[in-house]
Amino acid sequence: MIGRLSGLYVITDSELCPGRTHAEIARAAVEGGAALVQIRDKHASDREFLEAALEIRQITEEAGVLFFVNDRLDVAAASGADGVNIGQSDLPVEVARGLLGDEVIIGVSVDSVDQAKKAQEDGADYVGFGPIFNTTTKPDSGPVSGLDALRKVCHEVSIPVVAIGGISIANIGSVAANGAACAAVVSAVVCAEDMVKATSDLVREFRKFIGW
Ligand code: TZP
Ligand code: MG
Repeated sequence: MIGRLSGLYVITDSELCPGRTHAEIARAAVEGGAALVQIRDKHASDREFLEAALEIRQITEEAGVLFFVNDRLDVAAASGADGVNIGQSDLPVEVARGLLGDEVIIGVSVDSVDQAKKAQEDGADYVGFGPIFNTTTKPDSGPVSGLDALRKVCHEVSIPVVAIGGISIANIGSVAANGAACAAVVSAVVCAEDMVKATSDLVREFRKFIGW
């Protein structure tokens, strides 16, 4: 399943562009050709989060698209997600693995080569690296790392690298060209007037640079 981790990785956010639900964003992402949808919500109640996750599980399952959950191992397990993305202060990879089993893809957010190597050693299936460019979506995401650092991380680890942070139609090609298996976006899709078109434009641009 990890072999399918390539292409556009759309992360839902129901607060960034009010009025758009997680499910609406997921539907548009799937229709536009995203490889993966991840639900991310820092404020929903447990119940709301699970309900949204179950809805996205159904949408992605029907389309054969991967579905990941951000942070919440319990919601990932309860919704039958394909994977979970955890941060540096979340439960360690080995604990997540023990809880979720070997089938679930576990990704770790990292912001340096050292963290990326450590995540790989700990048994992560992929790393999320960023912010590559400036982003206002996650104000506490730390300093911009840039494309040289992305290339270095891709070189230093053998697991797939998901680039994140400030990725748009203008720069997604450079992210692919520097070795990222996936480009993860929030605002480039969630805040677009036409989310389906924004997704398909990003997918097309990403593919151009990896020669599909
Ligand atoms: N982690 C690092 S940057 C970021 C996350 C969740 C936000 C990315 O959002 P955008 O709108 O694609 O810059
Ligand atoms: Mg986290």
